Amino acid sequence: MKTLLELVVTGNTTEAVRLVETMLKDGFNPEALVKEALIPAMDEVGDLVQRGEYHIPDMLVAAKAMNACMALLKTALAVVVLKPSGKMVIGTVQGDLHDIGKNLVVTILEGSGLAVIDLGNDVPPDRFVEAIRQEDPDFVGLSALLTTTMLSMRDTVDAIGQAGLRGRVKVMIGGAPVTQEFADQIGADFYARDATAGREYARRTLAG
Ligand code: B1M
Repeated sequence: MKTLLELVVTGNTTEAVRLVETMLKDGFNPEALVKEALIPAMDEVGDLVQRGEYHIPDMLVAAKAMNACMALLKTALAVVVLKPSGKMVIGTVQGDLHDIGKNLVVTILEGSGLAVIDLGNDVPPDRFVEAIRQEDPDFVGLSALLTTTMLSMRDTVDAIGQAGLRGRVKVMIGGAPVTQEFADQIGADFYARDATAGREYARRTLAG
């Protein structure tokens, strides 16, 4: 796990992908690979940025390695589909380009049988409103990684309310700077600390 973490932190995509392939063949649990190597790798990159030792290009190459590993793990993570039930519209809110965590949530939720409509990143409030009208989902999921774009989360929840759609969907929010307290402040239904918590909430809610 430590080697994989180091390969991702240093942005060595070729070797990281090769190692993930080998580890999967050797029977490593894909969820453990994400939790014990890939997510800690991104945390380490964040720390290096904070200490001034890493800059944007370093973050980009590390994110590229992370995404390449995630692409490999996607199939392995999405194995437990029973029967499709429930629908979610999801996106990273306006002004925010971080999508690794959101993509992980998509993979995990699809794996649990939810139909997920992924609007991508930098999604304006109106686009969420339009998608809720079109898709009539059970849930809308909002992701934000920047303290500044948490404000877009509030704007999005407000826009859904102003469009008269708030009673029709449960709003789930997540992302590194997001807290339960913030979720309460903006009137979201659920704060998911990670993708697994999001999956459990969706399951519980759909089960009634
Ligand atoms: Co940026 N970045 N970044 N970045 N980046 C952070 C977030 C930062 C903490 C780094 C740092 O300074 N230490 C910092 C934010 C500071 C703050 O606001 N407090 C930061 C900054 C400042 C910036 C820029 C402003 C830098 C600049 O340009 N000067 C810039 C902003 C661009 C923009 O968005 N407008 C920027 C850019 C980038 C890259 C493009 C280079 C790249 C993103 C690539 C991509 O996503 N495709 C990047 C990266 C990689 C990071 C770090 C290093 C890693 C983020 C990540 O992918 N983590 C990050 C440091 C860190 O987070 N420690 C950092 C792994 C991922 C799995 O975790 O997304 O938290 P996360 O998801 C978790 C949970 O939060 C949860 O589930 C996941 C786990 O299961 N979750 C949800 C997330 N969304 C959810 C939604 C849900 C439920 C759960 O329901 C809907």
